[in-house]
Amino acid sequence: MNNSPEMRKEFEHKIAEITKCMKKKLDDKRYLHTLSVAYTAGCMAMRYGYDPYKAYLAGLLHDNAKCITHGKKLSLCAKFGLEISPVERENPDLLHARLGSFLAREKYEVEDEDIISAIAYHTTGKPDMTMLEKIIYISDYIEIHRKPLPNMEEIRTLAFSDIDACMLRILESTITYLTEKKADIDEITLETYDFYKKLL
Ligand code: DGI
Ligand code: FE
Ligand code: FE
Repeated sequence: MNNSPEMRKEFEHKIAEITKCMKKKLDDKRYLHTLSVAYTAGCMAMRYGYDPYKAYLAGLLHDNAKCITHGKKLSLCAKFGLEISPVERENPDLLHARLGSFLAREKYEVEDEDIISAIAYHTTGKPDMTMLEKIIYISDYIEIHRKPLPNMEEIRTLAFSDIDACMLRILESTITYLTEKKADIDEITLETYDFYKKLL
């Protein structure tokens, strides 16, 4: 799809432009994480025959709303008419995914629906994810700057050998972590876990 020189040039330009925006919008740590997710997503795309430019761009944008304060996240969602679930109201950090996907379209002028939905579902996942949704969800978890999480070596290996098994391992780990923390678990996180549990 992006094989023509014109398309590649357009993508290169977009990537350069969004990289600059993210450096401005994110703190240093989040910016480093963002670049690392983008590179990891590009590599996973190469492994699974997906367009690496698209995967890189989605990685670059996935946390674009992360450094907005909780209060501002809530007010922006209200302003743009984005629904807020009770779990999201209690945990406004969860909103950075859906708000980020809205901003990717409206502010960063991304029209590609694959990228928009990969950003929207990068925190909770969703049942029966597309290739790009899985690539971003997994890259977010395995990128090299992430603090060492349980079973990381196995999960990193699975990312490049069995993508659905990798999804299930990450979901298991996340649900265990949230349960231990006594945090509210979003319905969609549980539905995603059930989906991949049944699939395998
Ligand atoms: O934005 P990042 O930190 O890079 O990563 P992320 O968007 O995956 O967010 C990670 C956090 O989201 C992590 O602490 C686990 C949490 N999370 C994932 N699913 C749920 C959740 N938190 C709650 N409260 N409920 C969920 O269902
Ligand atoms: Fe995130
Ligand atoms: Fe992230």
